[in-house]
Amino acid sequence: MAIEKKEAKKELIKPQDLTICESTQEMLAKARKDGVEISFDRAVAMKACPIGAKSACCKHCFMGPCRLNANDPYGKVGVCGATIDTIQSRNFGRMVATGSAAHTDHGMEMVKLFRNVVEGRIKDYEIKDTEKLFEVAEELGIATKDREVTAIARDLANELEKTYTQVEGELPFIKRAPKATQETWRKAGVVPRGAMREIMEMMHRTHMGMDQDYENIIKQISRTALSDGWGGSMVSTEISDILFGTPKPVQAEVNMGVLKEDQVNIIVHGHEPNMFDSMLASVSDPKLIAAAKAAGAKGINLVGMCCSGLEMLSRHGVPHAGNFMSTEAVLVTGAVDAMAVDVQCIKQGLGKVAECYGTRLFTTNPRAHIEGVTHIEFEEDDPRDCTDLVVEMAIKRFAGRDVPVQIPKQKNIGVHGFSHEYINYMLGGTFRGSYTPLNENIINGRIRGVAGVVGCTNPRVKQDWVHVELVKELIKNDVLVVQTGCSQVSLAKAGLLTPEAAALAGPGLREVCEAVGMPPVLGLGACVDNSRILIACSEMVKAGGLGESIADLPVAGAAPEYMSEKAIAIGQYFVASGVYTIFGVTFPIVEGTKFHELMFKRLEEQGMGKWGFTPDPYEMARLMIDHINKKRAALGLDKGRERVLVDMAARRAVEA
Ligand code: NFS
Ligand code: SF4
Repeated sequence: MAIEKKEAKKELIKPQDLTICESTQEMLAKARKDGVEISFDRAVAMKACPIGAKSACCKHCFMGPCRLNANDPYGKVGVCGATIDTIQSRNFGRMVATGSAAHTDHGMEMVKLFRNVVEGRIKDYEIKDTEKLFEVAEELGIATKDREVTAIARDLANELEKTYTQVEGELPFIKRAPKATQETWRKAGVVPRGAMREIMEMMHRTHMGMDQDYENIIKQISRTALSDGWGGSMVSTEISDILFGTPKPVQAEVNMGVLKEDQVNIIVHGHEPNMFDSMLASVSDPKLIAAAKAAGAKGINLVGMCCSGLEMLSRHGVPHAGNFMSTEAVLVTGAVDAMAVDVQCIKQGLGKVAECYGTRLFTTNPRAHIEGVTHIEFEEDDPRDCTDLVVEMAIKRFAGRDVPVQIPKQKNIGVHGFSHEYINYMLGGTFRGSYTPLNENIINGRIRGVAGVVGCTNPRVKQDWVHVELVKELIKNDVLVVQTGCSQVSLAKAGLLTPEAAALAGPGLREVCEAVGMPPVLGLGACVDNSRILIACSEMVKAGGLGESIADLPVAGAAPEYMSEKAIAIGQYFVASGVYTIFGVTFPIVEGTKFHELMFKRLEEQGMGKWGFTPDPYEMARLMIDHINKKRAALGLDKGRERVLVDMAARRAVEA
């Protein structure tokens, strides 16, 4: 694990070239000094396989594995005869299946929890937002008038469970999409049934000797992805809001400076809000606080990371220590007494780093153990059993802290927690909550359009840099930015989730932000909350004046530093929903192939969105703005803007 000294000298890249996050730079430097390896350095040592990066290989059977040539993609075929288009579309389908499975399994847990709460089997949680419960129930045609909350909730649980289990029929939330978008899906034959069915069929169709026509495979890819976006992820968000509260704007601190040297520091990192919610109860327990004080601490400091961290940041203002590429680095502070993880995006490497700095690391979820790491199972019917024990262990470690503590100073205040409901209220005011004012500002050109910038950080690009540069370019060009996931944390660390950041926006967007008092960059929460963006898009269409389908809207999406299969699933459901979606880092399809042309061009001709790719943030911004302009022109909204340009050109011509 220690870095070989000789190699280190030759190979190591300066921390400033690997991340723009100053606290992560400081910790990366410290880790190297301490002889501890983290994934930034492993990414340099582990060259990406050029064939795999382009998805030009297949290991779906043992006549292979087969490798084609990404530089001459039609030069050969697999042993079974599979072409490059079959191979890469099957691979893509499996990435979408895995990513969708992650979100839908998470969502299914939320439905199970909801049902157990409603039926009284679990007493530690309760329905916090009955208003939202009624709204969602009514939307799905469940009667609410003069009925008991539990009866409504039970019906809702039954209805939402169909999202996962139903064998035939359309997903309940499909009806939330604009009519024209639904029509596009029906025409393409991609309206999803239950997510379990779609994921199963995706796996079946990508087995050796099954679907070997990329044009047919793409249908199942879109159907699977839609069962995530309008299914698993959306249900997860809605149930979490009902159980834990719908977020409202809240001021919160982000970055490693939220750790406190004189307190017991506990980090929760993962994706499901239930364990984190119980941890919040544990650290507020007077008995445990007293125990911490008896151990010499001033108190207990609970901090989040990654997506469940964002859920707690949005709902309760719980501080957040950083995004995906900072999870190992934060342990290098020596200040983290315990880290409890649940599911997704948890690097196995955390185990070694925790060991080096004496941090007590615990896995808590039956679906995600790590070899050699202590597992304390989190049981929903007795949640405090697990979370109290983690706190006790953290206190013990605090009492026996025997490594030097070095906490970076950086701490950034921002406003988070913009649910779709709140955007509605904020722009429309109390009496006329609606998206009409947003649409009006888009129509009159103050706001050029809306961009979703989301997704991971990835050690193959400079951490946070692509996110931050892209978003700055967008707002400078009057594009309102909505965010989720690790990207939201990147921008929060750069100080852009503040109303003051409006100063960096173009004149139109700036005017709107200043009038409403909102930041030009709105944080919507975790990755599953990308479903809030889908709902916001649907509401924009319904508010009128911006076309009939999501594909008509002047919007675009990006995941500039993505790394996970979940991101691929999200990208595909945005594309299938009508959004031009650009990814950075690398793209797992060979350029110049038929499948590439389908994904990057022809899907748009079918009324959907399309994929884009560039690792360069400025180029990415240009592509997104060009697309937004194209959509504005199609809606007849370019007139006002063009006139100004013509006038200036004319003036210049006269002056010359
Ligand atoms: Ni999304 Fe959240 Fe982060 Fe990427 Fe991972 S934490 S679900 S996958 S890395 S944004
Ligand atoms: Fe090779 Fe075909 Fe088997 Fe894939 S399915 S490993 S291309 S023989």
